[in-house]
Amino acid sequence: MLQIFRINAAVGGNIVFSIIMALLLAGLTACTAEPIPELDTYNCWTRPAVMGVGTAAVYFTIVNNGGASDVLTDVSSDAAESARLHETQIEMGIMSMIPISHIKIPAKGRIELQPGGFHVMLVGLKQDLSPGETVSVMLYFEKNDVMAIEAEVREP
Ligand SMILES: [Cu+2]
Repeated sequence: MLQIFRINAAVGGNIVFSIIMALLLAGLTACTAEPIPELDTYNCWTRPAVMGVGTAAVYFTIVNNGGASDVLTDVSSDAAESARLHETQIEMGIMSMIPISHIKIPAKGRIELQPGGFHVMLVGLKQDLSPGETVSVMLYFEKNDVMAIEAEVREP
């Protein structure tokens, strides 16, 4: 009887020790954890287009609720031969689009991809983009995992 009690006490002591260690480690992790980006996208859309036109611009908003910035470094889509990041610029009254290598998303900030500014350019459309349909676009980031967005095909 006494022996059983001793065994239980020993096991109990180990569990208490383990819990204390776990709490200490958890506390340590919480204190030293690096801030990370927490990204969310919404209002993803693109205009209706026919395959023959060849290109389409995809717009969306990225919100970063995290304490660290991130960088959108690449894009892709199964709906087109290629997809790249573009920025629309107006110089001497002439509107043009230039390829850009990345878009920075500040900590606790937001980036709008919208007509007249940043957008994802789909080049070589493989399909018509009809109203009500959606187009998948993959977003690749420096830190965050790859994100898939569904852009709704609609008029602005
Ligand atoms: Cu463009």
